[in-house]
Amino acid sequence: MTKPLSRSARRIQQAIENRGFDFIVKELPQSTRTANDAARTIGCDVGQIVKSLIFRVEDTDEAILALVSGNHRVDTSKLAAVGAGKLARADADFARRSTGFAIGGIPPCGHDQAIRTFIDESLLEYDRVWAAAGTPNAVFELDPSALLPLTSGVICDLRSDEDHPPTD
Ligand code: 5CA
Repeated sequence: MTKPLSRSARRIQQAIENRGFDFIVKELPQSTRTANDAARTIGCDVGQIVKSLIFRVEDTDEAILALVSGNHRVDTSKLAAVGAGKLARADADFARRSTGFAIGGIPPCGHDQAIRTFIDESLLEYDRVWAAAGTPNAVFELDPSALLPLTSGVICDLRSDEDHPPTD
């Protein structure tokens, strides 16, 4: 028998269904807290992990969400250009307050408030990707083209051209 989902993971399952999708949230026995953890636990390429990164617009304190492949870093100047001016990286407290979820489990949808969302185009190169679902053990698998209707986000080029791989 499958164990019932935790409250946070259930919220994401519900948010997925509310958007008309049938992706299944799974809570795994090992950590999916970082992109590397998730890739190891799932057994996929780290590039297939969707990182959900919160940034703060400095002037307005608005939270914005960048979705990027586990293979890449976000170029904040690109995000600022398509987004909302000067950006700061959110700290853990700001990320939790604006989404309702802790870092390591921040999902692409189902937040406490509507958050403007920017999706890096390189995620669309994969057939299947996995995203966090509210806890550091919860993920769901999806076709990356569904990220657009799931989040009401926009697709853009966000990836940093740095050639060294991200460490998380
Ligand atoms: N569960 C996985 C994906 S399935 C996940 O949430 N990955 S993540 O990349 O979206 O979230 C972890 C990210 O949070 C790390 O890449 C790191 O950049 C960021 N992070 C970790 N600790 C902090 C912190 N204290 N403040 C701000 N950001 C942090």
